[in-house]
Amino acid sequence: FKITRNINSWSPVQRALLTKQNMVSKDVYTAYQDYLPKLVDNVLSHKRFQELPEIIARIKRFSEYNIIDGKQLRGLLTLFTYETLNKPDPISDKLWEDVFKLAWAIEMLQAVYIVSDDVEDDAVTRRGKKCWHLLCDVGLLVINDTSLFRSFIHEILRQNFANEPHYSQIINLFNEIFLITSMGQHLDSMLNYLKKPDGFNEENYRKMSIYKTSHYTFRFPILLALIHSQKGTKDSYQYIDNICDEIGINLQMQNDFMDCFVDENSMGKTGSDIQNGKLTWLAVEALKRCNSAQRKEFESCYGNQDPVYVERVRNLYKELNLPQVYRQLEKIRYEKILKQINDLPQGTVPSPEIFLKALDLVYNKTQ
Ligand code: DMA
Ligand code: MG
Ligand code: MG
Ligand code: MG
Repeated sequence: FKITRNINSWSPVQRALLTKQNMVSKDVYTAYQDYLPKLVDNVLSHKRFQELPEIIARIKRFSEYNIIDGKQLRGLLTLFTYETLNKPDPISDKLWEDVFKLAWAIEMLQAVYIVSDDVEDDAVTRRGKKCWHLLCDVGLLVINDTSLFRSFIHEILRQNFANEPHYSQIINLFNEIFLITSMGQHLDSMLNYLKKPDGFNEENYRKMSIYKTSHYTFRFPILLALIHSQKGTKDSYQYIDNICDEIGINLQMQNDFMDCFVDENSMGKTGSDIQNGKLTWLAVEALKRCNSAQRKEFESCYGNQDPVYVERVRNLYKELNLPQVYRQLEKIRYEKILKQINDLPQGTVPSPEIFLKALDLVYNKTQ
């Protein structure tokens, strides 16, 4: 089927509501939220953990601290995709439980990455709380905590899915996503203005965003639901790759925009991209548009921790109209991806509805 939507007639509030309400039903949502402690407790009741109560406590605390307060976009997208793929068949409680396990495992992978990311980015707060590595009994133990938790994800999968015919597919996908995301995080760190100023271009930005964001945020939930429901066709993978790459870039652009232009309180974290010399959409766009005096200003201020310099970069971005440029480009990219989705052949698996949901998740959330 074809989707025709006139996004111009939607208010931002309408759009936000549409996205939130339509992910899964209220009952499924509640059951999903309630399931995390059950899942963690169950896996920890294995003899291997029971011998070490301090490890049980650490894993529970890590889960509580680093998973619950997130937007849970990736977990919810997994549930939504699974439900949509199975339409119109009803999904039993037992089947939902299996999907909850996978969806929480995705959120756990996200937790591993945000905890490490905050160390790499020298962040102070996340979701309105102190970053995990800054807690007094964490510090350098963050290295072992993320390693422990990554292995805990595999333990969840082993205990719950080892007898399933698609177990190796699930494990391979988790390993692939860990590999790709880590490659993306490496690119993020190397493509830093202080290390490699000539790397600030659109091509590198695209590549880095696809690796560090697109795969684990969009491709992963959709593919995992597809593998688990065993509904994929030979073309499914190509469609998922192409569309998810682009939606992920939208998300990273939005993340960069908000780092600079949305206040700390509504973000729950302190902006730090300018200070850290990060390769962001704003920086690439500024360098594309600036005159030689503005370029000098950028060169002399970018990557400096001093708030005065940070403000000068922010002012340069405003002078170059980047907030408006961002909103225009966001809309253009949205419409282009919408067309890409609409152009999918009839009967495509996953259905356009799934891609559309993913696309809507990141549209117009910055005002
Ligand atoms: C996020 O990049 C990517 C991963 C894999 C966590 P980022 O450092 O821009 O994220 P944030 O702005 O949330 O710190
Ligand atoms: Mg970060
Ligand atoms: Mg980062
Ligand atoms: Mg960011």
